[in-house]
Amino acid sequence: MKTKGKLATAADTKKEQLSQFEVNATDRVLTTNDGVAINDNNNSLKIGERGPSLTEDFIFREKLAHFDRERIPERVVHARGTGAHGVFECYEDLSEYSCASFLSAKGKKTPLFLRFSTVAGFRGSTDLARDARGFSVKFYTDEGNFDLIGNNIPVFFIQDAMNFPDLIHAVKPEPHNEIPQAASAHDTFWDFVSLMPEAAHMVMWVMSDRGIPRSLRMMEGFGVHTFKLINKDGVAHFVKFHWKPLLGVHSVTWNEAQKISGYNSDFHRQDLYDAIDSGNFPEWELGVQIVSTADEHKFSFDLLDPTKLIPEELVPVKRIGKMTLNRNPENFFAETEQAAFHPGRVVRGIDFSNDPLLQGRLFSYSDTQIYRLGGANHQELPINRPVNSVYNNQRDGAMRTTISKGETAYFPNSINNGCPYQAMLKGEKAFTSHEEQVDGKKIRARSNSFADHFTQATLFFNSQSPVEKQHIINAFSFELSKVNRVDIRKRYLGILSQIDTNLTEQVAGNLGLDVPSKLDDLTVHFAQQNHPNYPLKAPKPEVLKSVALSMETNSDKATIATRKVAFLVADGVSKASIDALKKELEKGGAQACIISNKVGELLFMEGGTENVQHSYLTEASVLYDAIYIPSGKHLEVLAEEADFFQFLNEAYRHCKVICFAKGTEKLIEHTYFSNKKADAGLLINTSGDFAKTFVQALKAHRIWDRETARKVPS
Ligand code: HDE
Repeated sequence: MKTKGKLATAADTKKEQLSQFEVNATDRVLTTNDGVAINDNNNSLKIGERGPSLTEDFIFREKLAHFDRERIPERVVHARGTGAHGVFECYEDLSEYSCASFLSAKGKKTPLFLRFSTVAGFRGSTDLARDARGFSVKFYTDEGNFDLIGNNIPVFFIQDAMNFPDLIHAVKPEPHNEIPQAASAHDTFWDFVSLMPEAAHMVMWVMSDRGIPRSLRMMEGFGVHTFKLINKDGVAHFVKFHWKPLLGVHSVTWNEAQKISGYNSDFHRQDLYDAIDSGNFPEWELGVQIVSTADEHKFSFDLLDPTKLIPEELVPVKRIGKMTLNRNPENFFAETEQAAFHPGRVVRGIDFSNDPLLQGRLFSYSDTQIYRLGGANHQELPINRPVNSVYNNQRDGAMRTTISKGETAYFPNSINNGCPYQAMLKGEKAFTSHEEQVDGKKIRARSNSFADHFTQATLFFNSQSPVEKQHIINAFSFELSKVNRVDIRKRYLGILSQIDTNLTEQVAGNLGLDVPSKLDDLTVHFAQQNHPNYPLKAPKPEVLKSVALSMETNSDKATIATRKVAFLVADGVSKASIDALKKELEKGGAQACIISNKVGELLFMEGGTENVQHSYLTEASVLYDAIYIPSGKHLEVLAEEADFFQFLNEAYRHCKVICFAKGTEKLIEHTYFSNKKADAGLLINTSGDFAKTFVQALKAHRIWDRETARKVPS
């Protein structure tokens, strides 16, 4: 075990630093934690073969005692997550705005660790819950660690951190029976948000398909709060951070999400791990929306209000660098589970705004880490250490690993020449808080500039495509149908009535309720606790529709890279027919996955075999992006396979590309879409350049026209 040496100073990169803690047991003898070799790992020490056992058995005691303490408290929110290592490469010198060293030069690389998560579910819950996704990045910059802890949704449910425990208690499983797991579709959540109109905007996002991503690799990330960038002269600019995925932004449908949770509740975790493992490194560009402090009050919304976004039409997103995730953790617990993120962890050049939600987070994260990771020394854990050196007079505490040399642990001192000395003494650069002028009364209150709760919820809805709008209507209908108390359903319809009439009518229709014309009295009562004259007149918005808010209309970079296409086969399939599409898919970086009625050897029509990893027993259409049925002499076997038809029916229902190669089209007769015409993604009796047509259709992600034409439920 290589744990000796100058850990903090030796690491040029995080990988090098972490490798000093790695242990590889290959070709090593089993030992106790004290390094004593063990020759029997099966039998405890006993008197005679039939016992009793002896307490002097230190080998047994150590093994069990360690096991008994293996679990630490899971995160109170965002418990379910997965992580990866990567690197950030800066596109250009950003020193005009920020003196942060990792943004100082074109091509500068900074190692990082990222953790994605869902919010509500426990650590073992399904990946495909309808929920926001956490997007936490720890940059190991050469001037210390910077944590950018965001979500895949640019706004938040609440405006003040004081409400956070209530929000989480409402969305987590209900306390009396701990039901439901990882789901907002229950009474307490909708009770809470129906009384908190400020949640309306984020609820719209969660009810959209953003709440059920196709892949963690295909999600945007947002810093949510307004932060500040500070340059070397101390000049501040407001900033919102964005992560733009190079694979585009895509989701699954709700019906798929529910089924994926059954077939593979680790779907997102597996997808990320496999992509990185196979060298398909996911990439995002870091974007910033920069606003001069002079413009702080020029918008119809308050920059400090975390329930508001800045439409990209008002302030464009400038892309300043690229993140590549290129390495899976070696050990989930040591790295992903012990990673401790904290929005208060900033570096020189970055500072906080006065957003009251952000201000509250600055307390909560370090506090929770001290509890969750068992003490104040959790920053010494390998995953949490900075790559630059740490010197200070902090000492001792549980699990201290640093061996601080010398007699002094105080400042000022003369014995150690005043060391460690304060930065700047020798011209070093140091973190300095932005010198902001603040003057005011000490009060518990909320600004009236935070009182408009619906304008941006409407902006979001208006920016969606017809299919996306329908999915939002379906999601509200599903969630509110799961709410048992009719008064809560009605009250939420009151909120929807403030956002969009058609949305409210559709959802009310699905719930068998009347359309309310105004907010419920109880909602107004609670809103008035923050804004006594609520509802206040909403300011006129600058933008009524924003392209960036729609996944469908904003899919600029259509690509099939890393998409998984299921090739449905059985013995006797034509290899030539498989290869005809496989080659074209692989050219575009997509994956052909052969699925047969058994794993093991697959016999080709032309002779020869291939080893198959997947069968109808373990796979399902919802785990794939598109379907292909190659030609061959396997049709009779397929015609007998119920799961084969389930593949087809579900793929059609979920608007996926399905291609029947020449001669296989008669199988359609047994599907529920047998009387449907070929569409942009239903390719029948293909020949010639069909592979190119297939790729083109796959680029569109889904054939949504099929859904609007047939009203297939999402
Ligand atoms: Fe968090 N949040 N949060 N949150 N949050 C935590 O910290 C909290 C908020 C977010 O991958 C906890 O280490 C408060 C907004 C992510 O390890 C905890 C408030 C955003 C993660 C906590 C918020 C987030 C957390 C639980 C309101 C989007 C996972 C365990 C003031 C910008 C980090 C932990 C990881 C985790 C508190 C609001 C995102 C309890 C008090 C807004 C991605 O400290």
